[in-house]
Amino acid sequence: MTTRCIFCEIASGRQPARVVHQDDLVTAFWDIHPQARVHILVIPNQHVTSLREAEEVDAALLGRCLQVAARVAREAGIAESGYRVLTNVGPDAGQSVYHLHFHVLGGNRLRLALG
Ligand code: D5M
Repeated sequence: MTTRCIFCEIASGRQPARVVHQDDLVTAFWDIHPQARVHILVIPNQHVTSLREAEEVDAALLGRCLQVAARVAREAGIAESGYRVLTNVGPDAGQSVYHLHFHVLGGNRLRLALG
């Protein structure tokens, strides 16, 4: 039995989302619980549980995620004012969806929360 992964379903189009970018490697869509005026998630289309498992995937896939993060930030109009890109890994970081995702946050002054 396989466990249902909500982000796999978004990447494959089986679950609706406000998708702003999709290519053969990655998908970007708006977060349903935004923590900033702009809050977009960038995910690999293939299932990778978190950055902890990233050694198992192609470096190009991770690079593409960050390229797309920069692109969606530019397209959302937050490139000049500044933004944050982060990924939570595991329980102490508060990871709630176990499919690697990069948060792109901006559009307002962000609080510094480093631990
Ligand atoms: O962040 C997981 C993020 O994923 C959290 O900000 C909510 C968001 N989320 C959860 N389900 C959805 C759907 N269906 N669409 C869009 N966004 C979603 P984490 O770093 O794991 O805490």
